[in-house]
Amino acid sequence: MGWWFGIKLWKRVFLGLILGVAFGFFVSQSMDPVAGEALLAKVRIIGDVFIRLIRMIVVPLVFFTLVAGIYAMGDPKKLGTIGVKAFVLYLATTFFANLIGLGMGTLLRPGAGVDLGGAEPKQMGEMQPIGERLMAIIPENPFMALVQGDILAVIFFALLLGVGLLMARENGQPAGRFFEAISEGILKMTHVIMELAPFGVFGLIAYTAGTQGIETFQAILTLTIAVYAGCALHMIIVYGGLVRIFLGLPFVGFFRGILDPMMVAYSTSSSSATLPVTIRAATENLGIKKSVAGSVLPLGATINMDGTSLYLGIVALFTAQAFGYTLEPQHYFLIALTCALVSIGTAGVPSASLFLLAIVLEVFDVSPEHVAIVIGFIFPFDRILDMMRTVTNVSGDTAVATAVAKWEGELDEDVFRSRPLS
Ligand code: DAS
Repeated sequence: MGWWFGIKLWKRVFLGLILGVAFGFFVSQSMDPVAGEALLAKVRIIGDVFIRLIRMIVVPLVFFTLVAGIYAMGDPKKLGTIGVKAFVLYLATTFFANLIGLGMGTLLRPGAGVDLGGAEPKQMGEMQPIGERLMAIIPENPFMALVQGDILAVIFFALLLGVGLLMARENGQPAGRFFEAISEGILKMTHVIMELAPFGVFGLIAYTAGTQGIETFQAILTLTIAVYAGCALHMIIVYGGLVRIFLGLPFVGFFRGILDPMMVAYSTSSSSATLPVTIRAATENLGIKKSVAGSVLPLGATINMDGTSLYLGIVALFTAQAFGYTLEPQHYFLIALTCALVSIGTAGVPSASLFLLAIVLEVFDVSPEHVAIVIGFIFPFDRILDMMRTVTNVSGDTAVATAVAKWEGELDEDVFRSRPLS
């Protein structure tokens, strides 16, 4: 079995991905649909176990790593600049994501000539008003926030606790060391859980590939191409450009360093579930110190979703083209602004943003039944689109964390430049 662990983890995960697609299509083509789906549902159990394991460590990892990271910083003032720089960069990358999304939607016209008649309408979800969501960042009971996994509230409390321990000086030392030890232990747990990733990814992808038959694809092929091309362009130009041009760091080294989180994001379609893997890759492959990785990445996984914003822009244009709504120039601006706000409010779980699409479509008064039809039409295969936008979301979080770490002197460039593939 030694040979297996001798292969780089990302290659094993990629192998799981490829074999999963092949197995899924083989089952869908060679077995009767009911028996095939039943078999794939059993195989997906491996994937569900894997997702539960990484979800299990998200809250403790964010809480302990963040407190330990803040404490290790030794200077509360630096924390303020990290938060401001991260937030400004998150907004900037989302702005470019909107430009690329609306550009791709206009160029490829994914909705032109698409017949949405056959889709049965789906009900839309409600998004908590932005004001309430911002107020909820301050937890009334931090222990409840930990229990409920309210990540933004956990981040807020951990930041303050870390600063508090710093201000306690030598009295805070035992606690600081305690948090450091626990966060080390949880990162080691992530290593162990990641060994399951190749199998978990196989199970998840086999089910997705096997149940989304080829015919559904033809209906939204252009939409899929627009989303995938838009996300790829955004990652190469915006994140690659940020790392290579603004930070003077190796472009390939960055993407090689985040292959694990990209694979897990693609397979789980969940930024939150991928967070432990993102933190591990950022600290061990990119040399980003815990103080930045433990704050900027959880924040990003919650509020920075460039792939989502890009996708919502494309689907808005898809809807206008499919139903013949005429868009004025001010509509494009309002769509971009609404996409950015909705992406901030989107939860880091599969297909979260599809059900918030209604908020974007309100910009050009799309009728409720048309909204329901579009959501019903996309829903059966939103997973394919979600996989790519989640990879973009996670890559964006890591690119911003790299920039903030570099500008704050919290980046070990030797690790970034030298680390072989993880
Ligand atoms: N799947 C979400 C995420 O985890 C994004 C989305 O639904 O758009 O990032």
